[in-house]
Amino acid sequence: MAFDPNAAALEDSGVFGLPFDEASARVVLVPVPFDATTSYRKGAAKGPAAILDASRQVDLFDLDLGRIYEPGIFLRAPREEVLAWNAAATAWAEPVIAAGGVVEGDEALTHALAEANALSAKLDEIVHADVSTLLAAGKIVGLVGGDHATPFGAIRAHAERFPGLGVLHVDAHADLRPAYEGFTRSHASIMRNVLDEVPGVARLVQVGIRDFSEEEHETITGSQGRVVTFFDADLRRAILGGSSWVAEVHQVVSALPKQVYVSFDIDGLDPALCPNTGTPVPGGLSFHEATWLFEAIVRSGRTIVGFDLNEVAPGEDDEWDANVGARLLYRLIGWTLSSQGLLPPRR
Ligand SMILES: [Mn+2]
Repeated sequence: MAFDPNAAALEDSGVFGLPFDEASARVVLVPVPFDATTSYRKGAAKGPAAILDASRQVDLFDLDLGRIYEPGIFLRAPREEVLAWNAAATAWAEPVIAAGGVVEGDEALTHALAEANALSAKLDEIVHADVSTLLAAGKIVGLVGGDHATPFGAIRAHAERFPGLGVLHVDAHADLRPAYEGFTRSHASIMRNVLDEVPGVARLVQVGIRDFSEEEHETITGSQGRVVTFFDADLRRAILGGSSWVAEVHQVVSALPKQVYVSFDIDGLDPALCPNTGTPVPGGLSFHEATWLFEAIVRSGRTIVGFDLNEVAPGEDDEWDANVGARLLYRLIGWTLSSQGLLPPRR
């Protein structure tokens, strides 16, 4: 049956109900169903499958961008080894999390932590290799997590290809901990690891941040401008005092270099939009505030070179989080394509 963008998606169709294969798609989505070090509430590993399901309900025509799907979007199947590593690392991590990350003097726990960390390092390597290969083939790459540890290799691959890169980090959390519960590749450490290990990232610009430690705050203030954080409380105070989201986002975008990678933790949004995510925090962005952020990057003449969407966790019998995630992903893809001149301007 021929593809009809106005009709309901066929059951065995690809992401967003589209007919593309990897060769014919300009945008390749890499799923990383891994959440081994998530301590509070698991489920992000189920994100890619839930987003795939929910994506078939997304209407393909966009008021601002038109036919976002036309350059082609393809979601890969998850790697078997990633599924196996997630199961193994989750089992190793469990007793460590139960001990609050205190493993000193306990041989079994020390071993378990080392095994979990080793599997996380392997994950970073395979993601880096996959994304590097796709970028070299001229693809636009989006990673679909998984928890917020999963995109490290993707950010590294983009920074190697686009040195001087800016990372726009939307999140409730600063993710700047040197390690969390002993896990060196934790979802709570990803941006610290980026700062320490990815020199090609010139600047980290954070939006929506409202949950962080004093040590993380010192990392920001001591970063000599490499980290620019727009705390959620400051943004809201400015808007309550008469400023607007448009004016505030102008400041955010002005802090970014010309080439931008977007790392989007769904918990950066209002938790009403992601009630089942691992660590929800009150406050945060509305859906339209988030998409305006993407649009403002593009309207400023900057280029979105790649992105990830992480921490989308479906609830039991509740596809709401994935529904929001799929729609956010579609618009993130759209603005990325638009910034690269791959969608004709509509208005
Ligand atoms: Mn995060």
